[in-house]
Amino acid sequence: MAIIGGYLAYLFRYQLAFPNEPVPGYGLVGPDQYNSFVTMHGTIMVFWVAMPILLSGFGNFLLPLMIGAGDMAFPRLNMTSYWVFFLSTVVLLLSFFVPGGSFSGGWTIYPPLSASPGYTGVIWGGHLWILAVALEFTSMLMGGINFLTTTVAMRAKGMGLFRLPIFVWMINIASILFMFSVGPLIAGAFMLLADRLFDVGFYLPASGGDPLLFQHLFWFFGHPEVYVLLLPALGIIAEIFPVFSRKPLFGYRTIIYSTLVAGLLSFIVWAHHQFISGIDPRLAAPFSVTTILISVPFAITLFAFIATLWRGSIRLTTSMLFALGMLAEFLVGGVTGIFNGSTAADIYIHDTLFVVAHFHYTLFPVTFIATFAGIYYWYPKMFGRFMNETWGKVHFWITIIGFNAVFLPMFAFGLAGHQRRIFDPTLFDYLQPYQYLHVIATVGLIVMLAGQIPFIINFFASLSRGKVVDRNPWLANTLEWLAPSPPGHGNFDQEPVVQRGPYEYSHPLLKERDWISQGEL
Ligand code: HEM
Ligand SMILES: [Cu+2]
Repeated sequence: MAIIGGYLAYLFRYQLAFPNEPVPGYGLVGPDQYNSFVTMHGTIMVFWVAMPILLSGFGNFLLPLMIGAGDMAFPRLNMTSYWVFFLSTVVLLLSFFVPGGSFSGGWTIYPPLSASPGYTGVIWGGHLWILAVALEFTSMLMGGINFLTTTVAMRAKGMGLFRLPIFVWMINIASILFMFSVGPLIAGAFMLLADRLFDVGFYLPASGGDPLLFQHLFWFFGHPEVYVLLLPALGIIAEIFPVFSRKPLFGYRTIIYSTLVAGLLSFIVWAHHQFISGIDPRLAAPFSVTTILISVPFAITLFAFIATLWRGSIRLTTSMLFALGMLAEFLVGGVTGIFNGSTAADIYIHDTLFVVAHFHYTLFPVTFIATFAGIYYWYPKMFGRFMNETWGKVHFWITIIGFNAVFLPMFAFGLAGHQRRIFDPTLFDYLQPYQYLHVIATVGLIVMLAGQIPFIINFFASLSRGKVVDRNPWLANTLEWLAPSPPGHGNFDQEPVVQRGPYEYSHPLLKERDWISQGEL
């Protein structure tokens, strides 16, 4: 799905740079198709790439290993969750092939565009979109229940809550956020379906409804959702930093408490998406305050990460490079978010490419850079072999340079007044002098996509050619490194007994070496 999401980005990015020229490898992209590709790109990246890789993928593999459990609490539920997800993918992909094509009203499915098929000409594509997302959410809910139960009930002896690796905390907090936020959206989506099928009129002004109602329901879910994606990514890099700087994680408990606070705050920030939709300024102000406030706990977490690196003996392995890259790029995203959060600035930059640049500087590091960090780091555990480091570094630099080439120009472009979701920017006189920025971004994307080829080859070639490793090649403390690589059925040879916290590197009492496993006496 990541390849499809990236391919769609290529199609509409190319159209932005070279309007109305056939895209190599595809052909002409028309305006309707443009809308549909943008919509599906957003949908796929958020729900079918970021969530399944970070939560389900890393979560299912690592969570039991890290808490010293043989398996998840409900293996069958896990299987069901997997197949429901598979079904959701089929339904979503099917929507590309029905008459009228896939949904084209934006990944936020705002009414009125989404409430009446008449507006977009997309009938089945819209129904299928809602069905696919509903199935996907069901699958994620099953996964979340499993994570929480497993963490509560299956921890190895001695694994107290404050000895859990940060990654495990993050997966659980993310699951809770998802569970508490998803209800309103599901209700909202059913109402939307009722509008589409029976013209009930929840959202259509002509039938006495209010489209703003949907925006509230959507973003009550939508904003916490971005943290659902962010937290596992932060968890991944929190595991990597101590190992490759040989220092304890700075402020372990502080990170946990900050994340809990940020989680709570995330439920009272949603209306920053509505600053220009006619919201009463007396209501906008408190939402602006909470939105800017939420950057404080995240800033604390990021500073804790930086303090972890401070004066460590840093080893720049590929996974460490990606972890550092994630931190750096995410900082740009976080800082620019403060502008969007302030009502006054947002009124100007709302729905421009500035916002597109901002959320890609948060979502891309979360979705891809952190995932790569995690893959290079845990690959030896998954397959018992190393990936090639040299090719890993080539992959890293192309990805980082390409990524910045794509999105850095968009900040400037947005400030120049370039609206998002525009099919042909050359139609606007005031944008024409900047058209070269679109060309830079598109070339950047092609470079970046090409840069993924060494990664894919490296990944598969290393399965048979990578250097064979023992259980703990990075000399790390957490429990997953006690299990054989790859872990067999039941994960551990014997159930580990946990003696200490997960990040005891460079302990003053250690003599011969600088690390001690959580499971060692
Ligand atoms: C592979 C690199 C990527 C590129 C080149 C890219 C490019 C773009 C561009 C140019 C737009 C705006 C299109 C428009 O307004 O007309 C866009 C929209 C969007 N992208 Fe990406 N993107 C990438 C990765 C991602 C990732 C990783 C995510 C999320 C996890 C993501 C989520 C979104 C969303 C939610 C939208 C808004 C869709 C909408 O307006 O309905 N993108 N992308
Ligand atoms: Cu938000």
